[in-house]
Amino acid sequence: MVAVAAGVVLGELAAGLLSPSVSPVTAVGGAVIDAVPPAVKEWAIGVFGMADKAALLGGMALAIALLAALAGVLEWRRRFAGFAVIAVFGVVGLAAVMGRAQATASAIPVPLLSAAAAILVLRGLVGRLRTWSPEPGSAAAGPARRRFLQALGGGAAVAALGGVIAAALRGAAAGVSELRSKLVLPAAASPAPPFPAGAELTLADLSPLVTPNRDFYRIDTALTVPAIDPEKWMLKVTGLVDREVELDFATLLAKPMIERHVTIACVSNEVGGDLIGNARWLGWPVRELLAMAGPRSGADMVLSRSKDGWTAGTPLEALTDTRDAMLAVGMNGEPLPLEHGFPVRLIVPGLYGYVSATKWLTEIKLTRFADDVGYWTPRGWSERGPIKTSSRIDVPRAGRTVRAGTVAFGGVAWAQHTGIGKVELRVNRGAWQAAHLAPGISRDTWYQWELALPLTPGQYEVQVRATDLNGTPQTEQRAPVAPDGATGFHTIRVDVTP
Ligand SMILES: Nc1nc2c(c(=O)[nH]1)N[C@H]1C(S)=C(S)[C@@H](COP(=O)(O)O)O[C@H]1N2
Ligand SMILES: [Mo]
Repeated sequence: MVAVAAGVVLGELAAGLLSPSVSPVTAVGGAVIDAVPPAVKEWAIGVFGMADKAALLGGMALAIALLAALAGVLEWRRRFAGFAVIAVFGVVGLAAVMGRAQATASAIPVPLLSAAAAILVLRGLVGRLRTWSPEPGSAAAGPARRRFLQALGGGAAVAALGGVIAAALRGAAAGVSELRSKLVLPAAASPAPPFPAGAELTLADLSPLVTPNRDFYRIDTALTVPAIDPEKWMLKVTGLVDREVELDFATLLAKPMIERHVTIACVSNEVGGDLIGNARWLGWPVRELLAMAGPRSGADMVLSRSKDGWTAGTPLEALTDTRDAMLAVGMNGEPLPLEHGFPVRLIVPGLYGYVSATKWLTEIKLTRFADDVGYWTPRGWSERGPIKTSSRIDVPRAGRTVRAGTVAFGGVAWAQHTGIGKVELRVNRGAWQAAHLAPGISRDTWYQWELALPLTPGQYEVQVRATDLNGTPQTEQRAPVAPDGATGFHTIRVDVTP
């Protein structure tokens, strides 16, 4: 039981640090809730009332303890028999976390780590127990017995301590998740423009025009997701300003909100990569806040800071011009998910996230590029980070076999703030062929495109190229992600079978 407790605690600790949505205990509990027939659910609520969740967790703890005891006894009797029981735990945990609505790849290692830790601890304990001779008179009995009891006590103490930490992390995140779920966002005074007809193509496997929150890429340096109570949240505007301004959440929500579709991207996104997503953001224009503070002459940069100290340096004009940079509170019709910056983040169309998209925002400092730097700049990344025009082939998916005949290609292309004018494909470095380009929903978002090409059996190299609405094509020149974003054509190999 000590071994399994240590494993479970380690998993919960990892989940507390990574994201509440990867907790194996929560996932298994959720799966139990989903699987239980409605009549049993009603019975449980009738008996336990508001304590139904606590009762479920208590029941799970009891079941886990019994199975852990069984694993221990089996391992004592027969080598690997107990490990197999624990491995089953791991598989159940893995199935549960992958079955959750929020399933992400980052959830996979957590139950595996749990099971591996439990097996290692059990191995250590059973090994010590075997050397503990049961004959009371034998000379080795004393020290061996002491070694076993020390290991057992040590394992129990570490598990208990980890459990307390995991519970604290979980409590903070759960409390804020609860507040978030009760939050009602205001309607936008300026809603997102409706989609033009045909903006969303129906090609299978094409990235959706608007990325669901659960599929949205996540990049940050936060080891623990900051848990911020919106009632206690406060934004300070400091530095080169006529008046310092403080803004609380209720005041922010009462401002006239705008809603816009904006595609944000990470500077670490490789050509063809998936560190990019498009969402409908709800927020208040940053320029309104800056106007309240009155930037002093000489200020040319805004250093935004998050709760955990991370910073981004954004050119002042990107926050004051017409591009609708905003203090975002909503993402696709919901309050920001905790992982995406709840309660407030910055969204600046046209700039990579590292110089603009501060999550868990707490301070905005007016300053000068000559005086301040954002987090990533001294670490080998450029001071300025406009998103580069690029395009991606989503269909056919890598590794999919394709039948000869008419082969459907499709993908996305972006040139934030300018918009996409055309997308072309070429096969085996032949002539560029224009794809059908769906009308954009905004110049600050990606556009979908598709093209059907007749292909006979064989191997092909297919490349995509986007041109913006000013007529500037994306560059063929390959560049790595550092210091200011990758370039080159997304190139895929397609195997066409008869
Ligand atoms: N507080 C904080 N905000 C941050 C970061 C961070 O590390 N900490 N990373 C930035 C980077 S590099 C990117 S690409 C975007 C990613 O936003 P997302 O995780 O919501 O997709 O957040 C930005 N905001
Ligand atoms: Mo990023």
